[in-house]
Amino acid sequence: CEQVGSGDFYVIYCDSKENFFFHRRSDVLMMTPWFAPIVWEGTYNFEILNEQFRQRNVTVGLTVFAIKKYVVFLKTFLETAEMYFMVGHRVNYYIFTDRPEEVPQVALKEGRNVVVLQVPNSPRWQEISMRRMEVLSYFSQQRFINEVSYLVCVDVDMKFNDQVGVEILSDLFGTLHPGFYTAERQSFTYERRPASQAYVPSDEGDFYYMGSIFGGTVMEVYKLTKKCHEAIMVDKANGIEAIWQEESHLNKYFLYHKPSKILSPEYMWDDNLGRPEILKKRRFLAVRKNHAAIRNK
Ligand code: 2GW
Ligand code: MN
Repeated sequence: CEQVGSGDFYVIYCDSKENFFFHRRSDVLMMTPWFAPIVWEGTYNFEILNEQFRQRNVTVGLTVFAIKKYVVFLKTFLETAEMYFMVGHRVNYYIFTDRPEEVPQVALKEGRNVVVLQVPNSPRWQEISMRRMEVLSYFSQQRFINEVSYLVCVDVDMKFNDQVGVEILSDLFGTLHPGFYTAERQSFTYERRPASQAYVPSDEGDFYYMGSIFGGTVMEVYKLTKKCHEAIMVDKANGIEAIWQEESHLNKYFLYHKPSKILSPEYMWDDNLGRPEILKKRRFLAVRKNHAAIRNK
């Protein structure tokens, strides 16, 4: 680096390999055509981002639903989040459950809190998954808006396996589905029936996003979840349910409200998909589940 000028007024010019060309990759798409970064390891400077968010003293809400037997996922989820999620920042965990007494006690670091919020369970699993949109929109305006700057909304059958930090935060973010990040638009599993509110025409669609991790500012998450919930209700009144429930509605929403940041599949990986070279980190991993045992009542 070269310093030009001195005292109160100087400029440092850095154009060394490390400063300009290090945070770049040629093997992945780093930015969308609407200038939203796609977050891959090696494309950002963690120290700079961390400092920016520390200066703002940001609090992040991590929302998770653990209905019925899914409470068994909470212990690993919370323990690994304490190791890897937003380390050094303020975090509120919001746990929605019908079994508050079964929420495990996990030791929390300073500046981190667990909030247990009781919600009714639903007889159909599709309802449990879809109702998340309704509950999140309600709590966003009732509570989250007063308590946190950003929300990160995730599945509970997951564990953190590497750092997930402020590099993911943005007004509105979605995550590339690990099964479709190399796929062509034609193979994306959008809802293709025009009768559904989640319908995406075959010549539209940017990416296929996964329903298990999205977020943004509380206001943006409110707008997203409210819109998705309303679309789900219209579908219900019309006797139709989107092929991948709220994930289909999320994909429709992101088509017409483009996310300002997109997370690579590092943030939503499943080891059943192997370990491709492109994946330098596996930050958030699906936990293997015994479907028969966990999904009955
Ligand atoms: C029960 C029976 C069948 C399926 C789910 C459930 C169930 C889900 C449950 O009994 N209790 C419960 O709390 N859940 C919540 O819904 C929990 O937070 C869970 O992580 C989330 C989604 O269900 P999951 O993780 O079993 O489904 P996946 O991993 O196949 O999720 C994908 O597809 C879903 C919609 O079909 C969602 O879009 C989800 O975001 C996707 O990751
Ligand atoms: Mn899941």
